[in-house]
Amino acid sequence: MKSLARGGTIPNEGAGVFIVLPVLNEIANIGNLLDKIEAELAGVPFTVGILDDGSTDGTIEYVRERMPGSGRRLHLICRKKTMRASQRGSALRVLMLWGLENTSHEIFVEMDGDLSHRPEELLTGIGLIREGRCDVAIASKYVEGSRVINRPWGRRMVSKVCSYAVRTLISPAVRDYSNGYRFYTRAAARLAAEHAYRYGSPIYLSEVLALWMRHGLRIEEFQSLYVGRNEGLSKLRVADLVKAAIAVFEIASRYHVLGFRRLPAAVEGAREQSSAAGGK
Ligand SMILES: Nc1nc2c(ncn2[C@@H]2O[C@H](COP(=O)(O)OP(=O)(O)O)[C@@H](O)[C@H]2O)c(=O)[nH]1
Ligand SMILES: [Mg+2]
Repeated sequence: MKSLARGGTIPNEGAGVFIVLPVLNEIANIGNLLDKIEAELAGVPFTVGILDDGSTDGTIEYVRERMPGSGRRLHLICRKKTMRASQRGSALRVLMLWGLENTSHEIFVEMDGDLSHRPEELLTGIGLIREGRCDVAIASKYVEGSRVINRPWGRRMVSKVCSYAVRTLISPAVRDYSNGYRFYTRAAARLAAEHAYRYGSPIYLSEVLALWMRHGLRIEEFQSLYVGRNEGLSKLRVADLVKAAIAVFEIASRYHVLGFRRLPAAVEGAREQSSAAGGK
């Protein structure tokens, strides 16, 4: 396991890094986050793909203003939310497909836009992939040495119980199934794009992880510091939790028995799915 310290300089830059950033009303964080990403990745070719689902707090305007000075390193996709529940999963999917089709970056990174995931850990995760240590690296909340701060007790409990349930149902090999700060190879992105997905909600994260595990990809979790942001239990709707619980059983059945459905025409089909599965 890596320590919380930065990963240091990156050997063999290759074709760079594609950052997948779903955002909704992140005006308080987005500028700071993009500054930090740029600082951490100085010297590394990278593109940040941002998908906004209809922010009303100026996030879209801010990103648009920043784009001309970004040296084409920012790409913004704007959608309108079609439901109250989070559509972060389908946002991740759309961005991943965009990165596959429009960049040649070899490493994909998914992270939140609210600074809960620290850009200071980018080089650690990127380093693990570049060194060929794994196909998917997760900045885990639940490995030895990891820490979670500023997260209310109730929210921590929900997260822990969910992780425990998913580990029991899918596999104990991974500790942090719902983690949204993860790094993976372009080949892993392609594999995900070649398969259908069902969930446009955040449970998409576990769905894709299970797909990768079923296909034998090597997953590694590394120590991380997670900084909670505005995470009261009130944000979680009971209906969404129930849906997520049912989804976990469904994902486990595909992981253990049924397998994951391959799309007939890889990326094309996956793109259609993305627009169809706005969120479940
Ligand atoms: N595009 C998009 N991003 C979202 C949506 N919901 C949340 N996000 C973003 O996804 C990330 C994680 O969401 P957050 O609400 O912080 O979830 P939490 O950390 O699990 O409480 C943040 O960057 C949000 O701005 C959504 O419906 N669409
Ligand atoms: Mg958050």
